[in-house]
Amino acid sequence: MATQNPGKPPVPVTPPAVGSDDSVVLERRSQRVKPPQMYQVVLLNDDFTPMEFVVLVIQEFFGKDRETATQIMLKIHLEGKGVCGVYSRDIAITKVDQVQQAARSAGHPLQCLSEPVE
Ligand code: TYC
Repeated sequence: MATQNPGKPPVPVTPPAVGSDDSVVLERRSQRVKPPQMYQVVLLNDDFTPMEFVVLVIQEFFGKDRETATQIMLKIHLEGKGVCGVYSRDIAITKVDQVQQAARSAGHPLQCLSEPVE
């Protein structure tokens, strides 16, 4: 049995609008798709969490090498906070959860939050 278009579903066609005088109007799409809002995951400084623990957290949950993780930790230590990564909303929420769980399990008060970029 021969088919006309094997393997491919039919392409849906939106009919152009036809005016009362039989003129045809092709409307430009009015809505453009925006890129998704991104979220930065931020660690806050405190006086009790050991520096080494923060470096390990940044390596483990944000995929940074030891040197980069150390630089980020020192920035947080000196400036009060620092961005560890930028993610879509669900991933950012998961990162915050993972860091908070690791900190609580180890008995440290380390704070982590996410905030929209821009
Ligand atoms: N300020 C901490 C100390 O001196 C180190 C630290 C760095 C804690 C970064 C939290 O997000 C943090 N032990």
